[in-house]
Amino acid sequence: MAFEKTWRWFGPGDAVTLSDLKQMGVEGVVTALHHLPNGEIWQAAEIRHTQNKIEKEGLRWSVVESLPVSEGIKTGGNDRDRLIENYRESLRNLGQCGIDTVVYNFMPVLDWIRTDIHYRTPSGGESMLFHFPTFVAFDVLILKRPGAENDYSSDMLGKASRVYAGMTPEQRETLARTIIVITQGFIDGVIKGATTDYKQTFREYLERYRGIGAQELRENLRYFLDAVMPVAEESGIRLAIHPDDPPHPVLGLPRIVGSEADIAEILEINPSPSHGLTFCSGSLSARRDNDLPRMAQRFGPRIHFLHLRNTRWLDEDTFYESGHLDGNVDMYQLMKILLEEQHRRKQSGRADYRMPVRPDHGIKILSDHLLATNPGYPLVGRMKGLAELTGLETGIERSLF
Ligand code: DNO
Repeated sequence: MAFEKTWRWFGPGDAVTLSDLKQMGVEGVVTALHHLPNGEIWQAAEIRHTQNKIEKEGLRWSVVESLPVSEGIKTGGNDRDRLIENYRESLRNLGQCGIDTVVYNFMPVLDWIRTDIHYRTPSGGESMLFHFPTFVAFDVLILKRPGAENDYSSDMLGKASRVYAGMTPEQRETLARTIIVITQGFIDGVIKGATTDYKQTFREYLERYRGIGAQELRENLRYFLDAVMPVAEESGIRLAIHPDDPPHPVLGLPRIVGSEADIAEILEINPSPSHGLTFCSGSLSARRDNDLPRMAQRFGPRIHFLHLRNTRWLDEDTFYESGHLDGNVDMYQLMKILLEEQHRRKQSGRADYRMPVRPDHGIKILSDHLLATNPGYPLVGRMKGLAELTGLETGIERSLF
């Protein structure tokens, strides 16, 4: 049995429409109620409205990505119990509508980070890249976060000043907007539009994490899970935490979902089988000590959703998104382990044996340049990824079972 093929759709404004998806072999849709502000209750009527549109195209709403966890929950602020109550209510409503998988992340302030979203790949496509010295230049010299220079080695600070010196004022502004606004707004980040004082607003968000280290953040995650997991279980929902991207602390903020040890700990703090992982091979691969096939083997039964893509290191400070099969992750090994896991689930009679998968991100190629899509989510590049992954999957399946 193949994985359930899914596709991330950003709602009615997405240039890739629901009616395009069936032609590509997509079975399920991954989406969210992006028009609602973070922290607000997702009412059943709103959920049904979107669900009906999806079902009219002969598809199903397979995964919610994401039901955002508000900053007040992550910081353990005064309003966290109210926000958690809203989250519980949204889960009940989703369960009532028959939706069974919900993604969230627990990254403070920023979600995914790239320093260049127009990187030209060796074969002429456009991809996304993270260059650590450029990120440090943003932190220390553009954002001017107080005390930032204490977080880096003098060698790294030297590299960052050289990067900064080589940039025009416009390039510096583009970098800040890319990190704070452009890569965040469309996935329900805290800052949606680039007002003139967006850097100041962003600094204020960072400030709220003063005194919150990894331990405190983990405690806040535990508090959240203790409150929401019973409702998720009653509602027939699996919650799937998404790893941090890149998987290490940034801007003085803790990040706690990056390594094998991190994930083991998080799965332990709430042992409910409904509390699991979005296995994002792209995010996890941006850390050299992560052995992805081993992690998939170890966490297999708790994996509720797959994001498959690959990365490649250009040098010790730089990785870029290199496609779906091509890159540092041995996608053959990884997929074999995941298919074996799915097979085991089916044999053991587990009802939720079928794992949804989506081709995560994609390189902009060919006619992708004519369509206005969100960064990382071109049509043709993702479709190429879906086709490649499906081919690999079919081959492995036929040889195994
Ligand atoms: C970026 C995505 C992330 C992901 C969230 C899940 O392209 O992979 O924004 O959706 O972290 O909560």
